[in-house]
Amino acid sequence: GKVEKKLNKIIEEEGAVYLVLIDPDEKNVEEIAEKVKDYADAIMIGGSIGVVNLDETTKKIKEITKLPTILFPGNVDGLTPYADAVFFMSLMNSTNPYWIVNAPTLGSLTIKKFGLEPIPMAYLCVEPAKRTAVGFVGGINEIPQRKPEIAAMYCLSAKYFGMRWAYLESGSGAEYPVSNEMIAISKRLSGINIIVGGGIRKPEIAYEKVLSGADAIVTGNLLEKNPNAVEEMYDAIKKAGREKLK
Ligand code: 1GP
Repeated sequence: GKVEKKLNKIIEEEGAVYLVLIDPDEKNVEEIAEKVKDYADAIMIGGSIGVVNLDETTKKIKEITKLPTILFPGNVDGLTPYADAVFFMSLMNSTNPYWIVNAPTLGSLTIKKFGLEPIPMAYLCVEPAKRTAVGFVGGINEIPQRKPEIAAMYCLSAKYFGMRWAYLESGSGAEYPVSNEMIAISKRLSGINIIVGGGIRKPEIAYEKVLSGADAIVTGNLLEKNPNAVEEMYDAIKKAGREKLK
C-alpha cells in the first residue's frame, strides 16, 4: 500500500493531510491541478453523479502532477486504471445493501484487474447530507448532528471490520460541515484515520476540524470555484496539524 503508507507518514509528521477532490466531469481540471500540485497531499477523483470523462480527467491530472490520485467512486463505473489507488468504501449508513456491500463487491474484480491500491474506508453520511447528491443517490439513514455518538459507533464498528479510514461526510456543497464534537468523539473512540468533508469553505473551519481530531480534510467545490483558495486552506490545515502534534 504505497499511497496509504505515504498518507500515514504525512499524518504522523504533519498532523493532517489535505485531499483535494476533483469531479471527473470538471471542465477546469488543468487549472485546478496546476494550482493544487504544490499544496495538496493527494487528489481524489470522483462524485455521486456523472463519470463520463473519468479516464481523460485522470490522465490529465497525472500529466500535470506527481501527486497520488485516489479514486472516490460513486458507483462501479467510478474506476479507471490511470489512478494509483481507490477508497474501497462501504456507505455503512445506507438503507440500501447495494451501497453497503454490493457496489464494492461488483467493483472489486475491476480494482484487482486495474492494479489499483484499495484503501478500506467507511463512508458515513451525516446531516445535512440528505439534501445533497450523495443523500439522494445513496438512500442514507442520515446521522443527526446532535447525536455524535452514533457517528463514533460507526467508526468503531468500521475499525472492528478492519477498515483503517472513516469519512464523515456532510455532502458536497453542504450548508454546514460535520461538527467538531462529532469528529472528536469519533477519533477518540475508534482511533482510525478520520476524513472530514462537505461544506468546508473557510480555512478557519478546516483548522478547527483538524484540531478536533480530523486526520484528513477534503474540499471539492471551493477550488472548482476558486483554485487560488488552495494555499490558505493548506496553511490552515498544516498549522492545526502542527499544533495537534505538540
Ligand atoms: C464531497 O466532502 C466532499 O464528497 C467535498 O465537499 O464540495 O462541499 O467541498 P465540498
